[in-house]
Amino acid sequence: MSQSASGVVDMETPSGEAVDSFSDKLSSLGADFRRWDVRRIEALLDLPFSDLIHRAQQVHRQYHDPNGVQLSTLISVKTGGCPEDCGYCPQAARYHTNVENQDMLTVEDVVAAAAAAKAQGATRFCMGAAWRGPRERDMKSVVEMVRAVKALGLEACTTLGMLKPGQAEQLQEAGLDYYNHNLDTSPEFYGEIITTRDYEDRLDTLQKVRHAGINVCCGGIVGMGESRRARAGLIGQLANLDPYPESVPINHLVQVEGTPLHGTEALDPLEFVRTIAAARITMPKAMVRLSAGRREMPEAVQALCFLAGANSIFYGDKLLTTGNPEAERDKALFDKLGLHSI
Ligand code: SAM
Ligand code: DTB
Ligand code: SF4
Repeated sequence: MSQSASGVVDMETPSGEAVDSFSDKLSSLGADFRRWDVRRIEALLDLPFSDLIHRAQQVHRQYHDPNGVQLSTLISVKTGGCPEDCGYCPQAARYHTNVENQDMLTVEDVVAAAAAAKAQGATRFCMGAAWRGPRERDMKSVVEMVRAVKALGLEACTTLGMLKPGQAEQLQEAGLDYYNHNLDTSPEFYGEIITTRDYEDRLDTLQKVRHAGINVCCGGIVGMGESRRARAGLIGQLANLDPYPESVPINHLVQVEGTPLHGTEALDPLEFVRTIAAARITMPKAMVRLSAGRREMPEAVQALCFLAGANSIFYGDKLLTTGNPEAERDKALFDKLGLHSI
């Protein structure tokens, strides 16, 4: 361990393997040095911008193709009318947004959308539902959708809310590759945003997913009026999951009229970039996804996010209910930046 000039205690070494065995040795002495203290993450976020990006680039280049970006396409398989009260979400029944409720899509609709996503170059297809959690009868359709998406040769991901015992296993048997369930923010700020389910509920679902042998996709939202410390708190929670998630979506709040968070003061875009860098440094092997909010983000900010270690995006002109850059625009951006899809 070394103390850098900036005051950050440096646990990384040029070799990740060395860090792993170093941590193992320390752990065998009874201390869990793999845990990220929130103050250490805050210290990362406080670094001079260039120092932070340099560190993120070093980690990124050690573990990933520096110009490779993975493409995931989203679809909402059941839209609106959700009983939860997530303050950012246009699909919560209690807020008056212009999202129209829509029943569950058919398997045929999903297959057609997945085939189109594959033809555009996506490698993963993510199916989202506006539920607190799936009912048993919903699981039958979801399982069919997962099987159908896998049969097309795509990776399959679902985000269906909280899971009950046995449901993760059903998804795993259907061949599900990833389950997305976000922690959203730090435990301390969480209660300002959501009251109908608590942090522990989320951790519990993540544990069920992990135990079933499905890859974990878990991240959060930035730009909800949270402090830098809260952003550090979110990254710390994610990085301290054991193991940390394989996929970490960092969403920028998409402000939707009618939701409580509409009108939140805009976040300095460089704070968003810093959060991506902190995710990259603390979760070296994870795919860090530059997620919601790209349509509203200048290309130069997106370029900084890739520089900071983002290596996955949502691809296709729609997220769940809000817009995303058109595929053609992203292809042009990739050309401009010399990026390629992986
Ligand atoms: N209903 C399920 C749940 O909440 O677990 C799955 C779908 S939910 C829409 C998936 C994630 O989308 C949320 O956890 C949140 O992180 C993200 N999200 C929703 N609305 C958003 C918005 N307006 N801006 C950014 N991210 C958003
Ligand atoms: C995630 O972290 N972001 C995606 C996905 N997982 C499900 C959702 C973003 C939703 C943005 C608002 C909307 O389109 O409704
Ligand atoms: Fe419902 Fe998910 Fe939206 Fe929360 S984020 S209101 S659980 S759809």
